[in-house]
Amino acid sequence: MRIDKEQIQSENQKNRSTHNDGFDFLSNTLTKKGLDVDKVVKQLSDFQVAIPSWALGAGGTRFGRFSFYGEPASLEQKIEDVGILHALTKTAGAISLHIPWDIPEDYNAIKELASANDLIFDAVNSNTFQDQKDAKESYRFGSLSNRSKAVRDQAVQHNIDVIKIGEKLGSKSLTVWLADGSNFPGQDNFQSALINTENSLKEIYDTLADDWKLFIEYKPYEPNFYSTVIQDWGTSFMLANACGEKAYTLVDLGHHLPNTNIEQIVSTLMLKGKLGGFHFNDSKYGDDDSTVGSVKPYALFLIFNELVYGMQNNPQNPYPAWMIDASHNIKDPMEDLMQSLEAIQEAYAKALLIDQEQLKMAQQENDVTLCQEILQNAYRTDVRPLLERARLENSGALSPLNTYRNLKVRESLIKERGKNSIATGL
Ligand code: PSV
Ligand code: MN
Repeated sequence: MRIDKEQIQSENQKNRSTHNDGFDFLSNTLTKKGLDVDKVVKQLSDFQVAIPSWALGAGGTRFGRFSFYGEPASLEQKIEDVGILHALTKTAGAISLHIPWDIPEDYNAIKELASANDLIFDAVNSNTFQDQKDAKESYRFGSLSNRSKAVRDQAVQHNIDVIKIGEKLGSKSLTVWLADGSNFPGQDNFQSALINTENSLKEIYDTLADDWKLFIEYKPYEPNFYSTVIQDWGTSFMLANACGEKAYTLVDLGHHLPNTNIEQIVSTLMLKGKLGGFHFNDSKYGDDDSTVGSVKPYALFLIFNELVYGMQNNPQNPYPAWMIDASHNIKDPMEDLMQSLEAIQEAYAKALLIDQEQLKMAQQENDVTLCQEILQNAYRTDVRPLLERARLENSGALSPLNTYRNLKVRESLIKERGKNSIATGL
C-alpha cells in the first residue's frame, strides 16, 4: 500500500493553524536569540535515517516471539513499509538490508520499487552470527575469528557476496557486526582470535571498491557472555586503522556497558576521522533495542551535541551513515519507528540550538554553571514545531503518528497481508 500526498495534506489541514501559532512563537523567540531558523529547518529536512529491513516485523525476546499482525512477509513489502514511514516523516529516506534475510530476487524490480518510494539503499549488513541452511561450516565457535581456516574463508566469502549484492543496489558501505567471542574463561586464545579477525577483515577490505566504506561495529557482550572479540570502540578503531582509510568504527548506542560516556567516544572518533556509522536505539540495562529517546533522551541530546560539533568542525570525518537499530516486541513496529525518528530529530534540533560560540567562551572562563545553562537551555526548548515545519515543507505529515492512525494504515496492511504474515529477520 502507498499513502498519497493528498491524504496527508487533508490530515495536515486539521492542525495547520495550531502548528502555525506554535511555529511563529518559537521562530520569533529563536530569531531574537540570533538563530537562523530557516537554516535549522533545512538541516532537519536534510537529515535522513536508514531503516533496517529487520525492524519492520516484531522482534523476539530471548524466550519467544509474538508476531505483529500484517507484518511484511517479503522484501517488497518491507520496502513498502519504509515508503510509508518516509511519506509520513520525510526522515526515513533509506533502507539497510541484512543479508541473507533479505536477498533481492529481481534487482531491477527492487530498485524501481525503492525509487518509486523515494528510497535509497544504505549500508548492507552481513550475517555470520547465524548458521545458514546448507552452509558447509558452522559459526558456533566464531566466524572471522574462528580457529579453522575453512570457517574463516566461508565467513570472508559471505561478506564479499554481501558487498556484491550491495553494489547491484547502489549501496556504498558494508557493516560488519561479529558475534564472535567466548562463553567461558580459557575457551579461546584472545590474541589468536584478534589476529584472525584482523586478517579476515583485511581480506574483505581488499575487495572494496574505492567509493565504498567498511563499518566495524563493536559490542561488549552478547551473545557471548565471557569475551567478545570486538568488544569496544578501541578494538574497532584499531581494526579499522589496520584495514585502511576506507574502514571506520560504527557506534551502536546499545553496545556499551552501563554509564559509558558515549558522547566522549563519538567526539574522539570524529576527531580522528573514524566515525563511519551510527545505530540508534535506547536501553536501560544492556542492548535492549528500545525506542530511541524512550529512556535516556538527555544522553541522546549530549551525543548529538558532539555529533553536531564534529560535523561542523571535523572535515576529516566523513558524513556518518545513520540507522535505527531497534526491535519491537510489544508495539506496532511502524509506530515505534516513527517515535524513534521523532526522538532523533528532536535531539538533533536541540543540539543545533546550542550557542557554540557562547559555550566556548564560558568554557574559556571556566564558568561551569553557564556551560551547563547553555546546554540545558537548548535541551529544554520544545523544538517540535521546527520538526513539523520541516515535514510540512516536504509534504510530510504534521503528526506522522496521528496520521498513521487516522488513515488506519495498520488495518489496511492487515487486510492486504493477513493477520499471520511473518517478517524474516530476528
Ligand atoms: C547486533 O546487536 C546488531 O546491533 C547489529 O547491528 C546487527 O546487524 C543487528 O543488531 C541485528 O541483529
Ligand atoms: Mn547495531
